[in-house]
Amino acid sequence: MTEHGKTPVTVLGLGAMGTALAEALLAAGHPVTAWNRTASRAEGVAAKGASVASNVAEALAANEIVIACLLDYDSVHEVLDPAAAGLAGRQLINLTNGTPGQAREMAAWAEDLGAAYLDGGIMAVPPMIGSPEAFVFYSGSGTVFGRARTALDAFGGTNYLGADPGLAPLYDIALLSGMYGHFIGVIQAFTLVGSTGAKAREFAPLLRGWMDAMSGFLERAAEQIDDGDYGTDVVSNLAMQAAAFPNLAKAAEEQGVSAELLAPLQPLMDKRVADGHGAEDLIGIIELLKK
Ligand code: FVH
Repeated sequence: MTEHGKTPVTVLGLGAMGTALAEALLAAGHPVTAWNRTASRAEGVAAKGASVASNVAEALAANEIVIACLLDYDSVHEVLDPAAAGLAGRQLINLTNGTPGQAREMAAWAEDLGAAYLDGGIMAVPPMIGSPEAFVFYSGSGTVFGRARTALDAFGGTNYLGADPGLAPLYDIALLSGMYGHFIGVIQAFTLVGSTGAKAREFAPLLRGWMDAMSGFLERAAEQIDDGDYGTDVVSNLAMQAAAFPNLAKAAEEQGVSAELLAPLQPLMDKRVADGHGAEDLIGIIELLKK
């Protein structure tokens, strides 16, 4: 830490997200040493006050706290493996998107090399970094989280999930699963209405209102899941939904639109009904997904 209470940080990776992270650190007064494979991408952060390392070993030597934000875990290994000796004594914070298994493997690998490891899942797009809407899940070394905390606060909210490094990517992927499920419905709805020549921007307020109203099911679903009871206070039973759902595919076909994004839900609905759960809520399908 500097005499002004700031935390010097090395940032490996200056893509859209790495640049946003480095800029947020600089804006909060934390000294930054940055490295990127394509050196020209460091010019922007250099102009804002970052030191630019000419190679990875130099970047690792510059600071105890090292943040990696690269394309994927393979690229993190491509960057760090040749400079692995430089990880001893470092606090590696990996904000690259990956799976719980990849995070646990990388934590063990880093710890074998004498580094402490914290994984992170960024729940924001680059322009959101530093705003109150942005937040990052962290898990892994609580010591690293504590020591880097003032710097990490520059990115937005923090949510430390515990010592298992796999938890941050798990929660990240869970929220992304929710997001992509949402996108699937939105894409299908726009495509269907667009098949009539209607303007998407005119339909958007209707879709927004409906999605907002339907998101109210979430807390009720959570109670049902925790209680393992999908059959009380049912207002739209599964048998009724399973009977109506084929109309989504038929309507798409009539309009010359593919229903492939929605197709996987029908067999799950049908199986749940066949298993005797037709009077229950749709959310009981969760039981068919558990392996
Ligand atoms: N951008 C977003 O909306 C999301 C928000 C949530 C978190 N993700 C994850 O953040 C990681 C980085 O994403 P990004 O947006 O910065 O991605 P790019 O702009 O494509 O930059 C990629 C950086 O990775 C470097 N890189 C790729 N492969 C290698 C390699 N083999 N060796 C060394 N570096 C590599 C690349 O370098 P260069 O192409 O400029 O030389 C960029 O620095 C990611 O996990 C998202 O899922 C972002």
